Amino acid sequence: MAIQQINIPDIGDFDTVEVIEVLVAVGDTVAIDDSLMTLESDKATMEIPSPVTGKVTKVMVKVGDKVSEGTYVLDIEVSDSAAAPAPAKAEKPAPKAEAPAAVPEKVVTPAAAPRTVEAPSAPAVAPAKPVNNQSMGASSHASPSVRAFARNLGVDLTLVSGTGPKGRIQKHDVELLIKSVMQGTKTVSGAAPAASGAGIPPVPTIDFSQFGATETVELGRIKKISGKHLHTSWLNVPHVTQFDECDITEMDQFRVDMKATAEKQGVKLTPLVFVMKAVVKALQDFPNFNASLSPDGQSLIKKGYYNIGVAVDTPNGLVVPVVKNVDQKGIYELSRDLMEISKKARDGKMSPADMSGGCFTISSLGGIGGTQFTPIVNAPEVAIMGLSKAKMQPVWNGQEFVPRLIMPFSVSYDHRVIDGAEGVRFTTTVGQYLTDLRQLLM
Ligand code: CAO
Repeated sequence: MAIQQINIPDIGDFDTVEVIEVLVAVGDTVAIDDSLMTLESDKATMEIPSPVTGKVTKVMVKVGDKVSEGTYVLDIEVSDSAAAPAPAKAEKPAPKAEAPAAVPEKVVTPAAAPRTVEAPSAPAVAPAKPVNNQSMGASSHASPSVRAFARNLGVDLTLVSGTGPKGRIQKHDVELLIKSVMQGTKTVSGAAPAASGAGIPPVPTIDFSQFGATETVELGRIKKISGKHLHTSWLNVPHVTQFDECDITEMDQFRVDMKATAEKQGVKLTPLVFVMKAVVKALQDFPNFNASLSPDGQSLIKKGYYNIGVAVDTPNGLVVPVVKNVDQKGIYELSRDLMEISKKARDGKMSPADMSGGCFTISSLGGIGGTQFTPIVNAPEVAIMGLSKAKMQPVWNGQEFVPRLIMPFSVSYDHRVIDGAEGVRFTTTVGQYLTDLRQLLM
């Protein structure tokens, strides 16, 4: 064992600088390059790394002391094998070894007052690396080691309150923030949380049996999967839902007129296939709706294909098969596709390929009822349409009330991608196409 005396190394142009942090205490074990202390001048902050591995046996300085090159700052007890570190700076040759001295021996640097040495010694510490506070680009007052510590843990230093001199952020302050986030007393933004842990208020746990008989039934596989996906979309997408309605009197008359012919082709015509065609035409008019946000949220990935997901109600839960290339298909072909995928879905025979590649989803509750609803965007798509039940209603035509078939519908969209004005232009356009199907030919 040998004691190595650690002196302040060459610190460049600085004469006397303040010790702003002492990062070790007597008894601490340090490895080569571990930071021992932080110095700060009016221009820069610099850390003094350890030149050896060993145990700190003496600390000669405290926060606020002024030091310069050569100042004796601490002792480290190094094992014999580690007592002869390689010179950290070539231009500072190590002094020659002297005869072994009594235990414990001491190793000193050329800059310090010579003492008994056992082995060739290196400069007490490697050259300090000044770090310009301005170049860190941060207004927070913290040493490089604290910055590195915070960076490794993903902590934004601007959110940490410093308790050191002049409000300097210490390692302890970063630890305190992390602790309070983990305990739920603060959010990562440093604010008091609206709720617990992850920031989502927990639903209270209640023993319902205290109120009457209960039965616990495990959710089905599909419900578990779709539930997770719906929750993810709900939490990630800032939703806006635009409600609208359109006059589908002529469209439905056409559908009824074509019904018999369609049946001969083996398909059943419902309003949904016309809506799919109208939606695709509107997606071509408003390409932002036929897109997905890049994972970093910085760009929009616009799609040159038109695949429409259709929410299908099955005995096991909701699934969303995707009808591919809707722009290239006629009404009968789409009806056939729709019948096939909904049967497959209800029989539980969907493959992952059947459910992938969607651009936009339609959720139709029109065959069941309801007036309006707010569908959840099927992320990473950016919009979804909800169809409700069309009803005959009296509509004022300027002279009299006339019976018209009015279909309510809604479009929920990701407000990061679509503005309100664009949202309502889209719904208006879809409505116009459905009111006058001839426009789909234009
Ligand atoms: N207004 C009035 N009538 C409508 C209508 C509307 N918007 N949409 C469909 N109908 C009629 C159809 O014309 C049909 O009537 P007829 O038999 O007299 O022709 C009847 O309602 C039933 O239609 P359908 O539901 O069988 O067919 P579809 O093409 O409209 O829908 C499918 C197919 C698979 C989407 C549907 O069966 C389904 O599963 N819907 C539920 C989707 C769902 O659960 N969404 C919610 C998701 S969020 O939880």
